[in-house]
Amino acid sequence: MICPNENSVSHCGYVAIIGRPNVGKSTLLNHILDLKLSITSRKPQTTRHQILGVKTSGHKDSAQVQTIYVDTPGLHQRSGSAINKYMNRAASSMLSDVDVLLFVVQALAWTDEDEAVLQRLQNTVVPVILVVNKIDQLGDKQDLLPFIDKLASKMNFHEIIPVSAVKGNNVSQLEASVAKLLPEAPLFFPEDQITDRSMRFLAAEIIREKLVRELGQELPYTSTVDIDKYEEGPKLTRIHATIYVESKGQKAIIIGAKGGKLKEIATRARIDIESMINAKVYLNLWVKVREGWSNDEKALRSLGYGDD
Ligand SMILES: Nc1nc2c(ncn2[C@@H]2O[C@H](COP(=O)(O)OP(=O)(O)OP(=O)(O)O)[C@@H](O)[C@H]2O)c(=O)[nH]1
Ligand SMILES: [Mg+2]
Repeated sequence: MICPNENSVSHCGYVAIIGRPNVGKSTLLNHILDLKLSITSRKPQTTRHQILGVKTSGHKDSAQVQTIYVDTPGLHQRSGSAINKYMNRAASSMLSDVDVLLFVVQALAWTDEDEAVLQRLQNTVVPVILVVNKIDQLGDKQDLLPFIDKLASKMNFHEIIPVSAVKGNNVSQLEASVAKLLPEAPLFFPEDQITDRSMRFLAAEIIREKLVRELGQELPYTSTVDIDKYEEGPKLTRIHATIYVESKGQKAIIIGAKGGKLKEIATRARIDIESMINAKVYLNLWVKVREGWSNDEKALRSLGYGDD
């Protein structure tokens, strides 16, 4: 008789990646998934929506582990406008509904915004792993110890793990620590599913990433991307998208001299979308002015910023 082997029990759970803007949360998720799923940039507040990244390891006949990571917008204190409130809501709705929290901070760069995130975690019953990121930037690794000591005294972290999300240092140790905290449960997602988001959503995000990266500080924070048409053909996927901004001046910046900027953004986005879906893409990008969208709840919902 074949006894059920205890190794065949699967583990599955949710892990939220939280922290202030720009500490490397999305970069960490992408490294774990070995895929550019969540957009990243040097500019704070790049991530606007919650996005799930699912990683399944092990084989059906043995112990399978499915870790459902939730990348969140950076928690920040400038929460005046409707979009800022939406982003904080998307980040904090996760805090009590998950099995593990990864609190990401930047090595040697503790700020008031980190302190504010820490305050929100004080009463949580969910285990919190403190992830000290960007250790590749340190001149002298010895500087890390006093920094870690200081943070360890602030809260009872389940573990403190220094990593480099860009280079991958210690990321597999982090994944192993997370796996130990997941409950026994059947897999929630099919093993080949990587995200809960549609290609339509991911295409809009890729375009927004190119906007942020091409325009940097020039970019009006208040721009967003809406996919008007997404048609998969046998040879070509046709995508029509509109970039919404809040003024004519912003529109001119994005279009650039003789349309050069917009062309560059479209080309870069097309290349990334093609590699993501493994098919040829025709991408048509428009820029339109829609005044006050970022502070208008109704306009926000129509542009995809509804409660996730
Ligand atoms: N040197 C170094 N840079 C990193 C590392 N991780 C992330 N970065 C950089 O930090 C910047 C911010 O990274 P993101 O992953 O977009 O940060 P985030 O926390 O998701 O930011 P928001 O979505 O705005 O909250 C990018 O320029 C990354 O390349 C790291 O381990 N080392
Ligand atoms: Mg992010």
